Amino acid sequence: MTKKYLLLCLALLAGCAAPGTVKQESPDEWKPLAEQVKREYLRSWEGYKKRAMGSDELLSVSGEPRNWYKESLLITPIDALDGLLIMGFREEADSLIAYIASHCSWDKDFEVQLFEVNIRCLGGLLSSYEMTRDERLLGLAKDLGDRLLPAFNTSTGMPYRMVNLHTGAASGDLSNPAEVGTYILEFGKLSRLTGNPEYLEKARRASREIFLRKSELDLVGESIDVTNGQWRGTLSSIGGMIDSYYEYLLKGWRLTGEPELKDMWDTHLAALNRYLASETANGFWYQRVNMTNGKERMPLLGALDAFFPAMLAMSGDTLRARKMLDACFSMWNAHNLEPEMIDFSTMAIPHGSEAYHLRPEIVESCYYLYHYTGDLRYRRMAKKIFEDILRSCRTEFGFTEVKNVITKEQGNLMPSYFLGETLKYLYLIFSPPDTLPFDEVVFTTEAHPLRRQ
Ligand code: DMJ
Repeated sequence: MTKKYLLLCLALLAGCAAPGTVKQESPDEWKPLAEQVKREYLRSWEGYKKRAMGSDELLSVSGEPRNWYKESLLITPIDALDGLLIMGFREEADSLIAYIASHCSWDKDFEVQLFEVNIRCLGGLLSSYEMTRDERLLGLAKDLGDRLLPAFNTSTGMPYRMVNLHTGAASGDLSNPAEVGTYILEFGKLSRLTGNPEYLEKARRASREIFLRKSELDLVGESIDVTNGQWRGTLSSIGGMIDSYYEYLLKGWRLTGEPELKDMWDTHLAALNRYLASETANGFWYQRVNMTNGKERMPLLGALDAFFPAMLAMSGDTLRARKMLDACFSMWNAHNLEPEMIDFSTMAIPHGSEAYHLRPEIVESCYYLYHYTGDLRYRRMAKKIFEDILRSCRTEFGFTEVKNVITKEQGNLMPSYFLGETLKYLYLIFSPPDTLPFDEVVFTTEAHPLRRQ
């Protein structure tokens, strides 16, 4: 056999590696995709700037601005800022920081949703501050944190859902574990940066209060009254309304090193694997069950559930992580976009769950799995997802939600998390690992990387 022939055979073998095998990557193979994501990020950001600058979000088909409340909180600019920095658009980021510094005021006399403002605005300001050390960003973060604190003044320590940023008046007794327990990262970082322990104490207490009310099976429900600590909804899942409560126990431990948080995560994970984990012909996922008896199973898989493979991988269970991400990917591939929910026993979409909201969770898990396993399968998954988004969601001004994944009828909104999370994770998975050193940071639930302490 000639040397040339041998080399050719080796090259062919490398190209035919079975899916799931870890193969040597050529450094340039994925670069064009990373560059393409970057171009799309800039194009979407410029679309927002041109048609909606100063507002919270872009209506991305009609090209109009949209605010969440009676005045803008600059949600998209703040959510998108660290993405501009990570992708190397330094000049653009600098002028955006100047814009935010001169236009952003948290002195707003209306109620805002604590959870959303925390993850999108406080998280965005803190990660951008750590990347730039621009004191104006930390000043804004501290002011916002102080205005959110009154929401935690309840007899249980679990926060109200809404708080008036001017008066501190809070309302919204009926909340859920995610909206009660998704503060440890942002508030913990704010405590570290300001030297004031109060933020972290309030956040830790809120998560602890949920944990104290877990059922005998170590499960939590989806709705709770924060004034008396009574459960109002007992459906237990890993999905919306509970998801980031779990996420912040594991990630909170990674950020702060507090062992209590890891113990809480481990307790819940064992229960989830015992009562919710399901393996059927369609694959492996976590069903919904009643928190008190582990029964009354509902075979639903949600788009939001797709963050969980990332959590499994981070806690060392790559076997379940791989299997679950396969299930989420088959949900995606059923219509080449992901509906909000499917019945995983029949693959039918329940009425009202037909939309794809440009959600990031599935690419987030691809990114984590690629990091933890080095398996190129996850880059290929992300490539397929990106191509599908380009085909069905791209608009003149950016990207839009799709109302129905079967008909592909477009909606008219680019949620801020599409820049904050979806495109950021796509960029990172196609980029060399040193673009952002994964093990030195913890990503918030809104994909804002905070330095580990
Ligand atoms: C984001 O705002 C956050 O990731 C949140 O935790 C739930 N999901 C949305 C995007 O899907």
